[in-house]
Amino acid sequence: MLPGTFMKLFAHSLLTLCAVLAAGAAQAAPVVHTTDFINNAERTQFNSFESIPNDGSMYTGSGAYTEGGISVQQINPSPYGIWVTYNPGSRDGNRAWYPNGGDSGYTSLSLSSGLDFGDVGFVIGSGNYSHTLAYFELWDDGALVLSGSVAHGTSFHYLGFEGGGFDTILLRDGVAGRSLHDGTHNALAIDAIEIRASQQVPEPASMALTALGLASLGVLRRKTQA
Ligand SMILES: [Ca+2]
Ligand SMILES: [Ca+2]
Ligand SMILES: [Ca+2]
Repeated sequence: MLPGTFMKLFAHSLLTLCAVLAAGAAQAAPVVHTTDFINNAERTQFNSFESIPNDGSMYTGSGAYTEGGISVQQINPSPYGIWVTYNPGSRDGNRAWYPNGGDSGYTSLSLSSGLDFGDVGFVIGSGNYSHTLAYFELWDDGALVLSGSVAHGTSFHYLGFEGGGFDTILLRDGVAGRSLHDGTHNALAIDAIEIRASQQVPEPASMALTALGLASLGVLRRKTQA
């Protein structure tokens, strides 16, 4: 085999390998934040429930409520409706979303566009003083991407996910040992859902592979010229 042909084959194989590895490493798991990591000036979408139809205390619509392109829906809702003036502490503005009396379900967030979330954060509180954990699941195209729980309390506090790669967020609260779908008492309140385009930088491994790919292109070009 001619040396030039070998170099071309070698470079081609290397580029293919880099492309395969980079594709596998491109989507890092979302990063969980419990303090506000989105500068409000960088918000691209925002739902603080301030325009939600209500009678002075309760949501008068039915099903999902969408504001700023962000849809919020209660799954397995209680018959007592959504209390929009409930404020366990540190509410943003005058309205929020709380399943009155709690329910046996959870809250689902998605974009009305159907697209994936970018960086997203919100505040959550509770109507139940004994609920010390908030549980979450992130789903993409019907597949679970990430699940977990964070310390929780009644007054509104921040929870966010950085990096995108999911189109549905499910949330509930409870005592220890619960899961999203176990049907036990949920009393999670939510407000001030903010989104910005994801600013997550490529992982070092992806950048190293890209550099390797470019370097092998350089070898190929020099060999071609020779
Ligand atoms: Ca913010
Ligand atoms: Ca609000
Ligand atoms: Ca998706």
